[in-house]
Amino acid sequence: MGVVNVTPDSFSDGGRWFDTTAAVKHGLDLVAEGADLVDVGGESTRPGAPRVDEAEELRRVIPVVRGLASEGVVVSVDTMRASVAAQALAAGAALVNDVSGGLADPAMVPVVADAGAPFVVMHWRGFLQGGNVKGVYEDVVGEVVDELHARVEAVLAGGIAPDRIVVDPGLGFSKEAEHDLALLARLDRLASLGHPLLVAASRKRFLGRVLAGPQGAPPPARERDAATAAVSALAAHAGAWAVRVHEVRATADAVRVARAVEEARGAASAPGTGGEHGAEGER
Ligand code: PMM
Repeated sequence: MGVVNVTPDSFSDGGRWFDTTAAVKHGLDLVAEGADLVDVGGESTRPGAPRVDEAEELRRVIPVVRGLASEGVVVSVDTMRASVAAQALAAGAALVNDVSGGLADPAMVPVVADAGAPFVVMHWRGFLQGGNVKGVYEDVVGEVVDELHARVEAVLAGGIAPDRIVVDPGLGFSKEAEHDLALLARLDRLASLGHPLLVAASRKRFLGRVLAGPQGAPPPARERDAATAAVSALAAHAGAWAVRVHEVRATADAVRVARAVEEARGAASAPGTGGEHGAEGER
């Protein structure tokens, strides 16, 4: 999943694709680099970012969704607003990615249920105002799994079909670096929720912390793409359905390598396929 943020202020790529034509071109470039779908968003979810009003979000997002969908791109819309989701679906979006998992707007789940669209349910503890007070956990993996489970139940009760639900740990949302790393270490626990898993680590703060080391300064967001690709390989290896990234090429390669290793594992363990020696060469 390649990211097109049609925003002036996203922490990772703010301002670069703010104009419709540039945003559509960027989405097409991401597909050429190997993205299977493109996530279009018009509101920065940076902690403390002011909310964009509805008219402005629609103005940013809908033409880009329409432009990409008309070129045959599978588009996901990254929004917390039901009205934006509804108009994006009408403009050709195939999937709704709501970082609030339907909590920010009570009309979201009914809109997505009516459309029969896939819905990304991200782990979210609300808007952050003044400090990360919601990022306190005793057992981050257990709490995220339980809270996501509760959210999935609510979304199912709201009429979204089980096979339309994707879950996401929400890396960096009310989470410190140690929480993000703990979640990545236990993606199997998130996969055990029984829904496809989306992992969105791209350029996030925890990668800056890892790269900085104990004393150093974190590199800027745009210098975190190799680290992002490493996470993509790990996530693919753990069975993630998708990884959401700003720079697609390295991640597409990482995912291909992870898949090839997985296939080699299958071939190596299948009965009667004894590698280069064939069945007779078993030792
Ligand atoms: N993170 C961001 C935006 N959208 N969507 C999902 N499903 N999961 C995420 O973790 C997520 C998201 C923030 O990153 P950006 O502003 O760099 O795109």
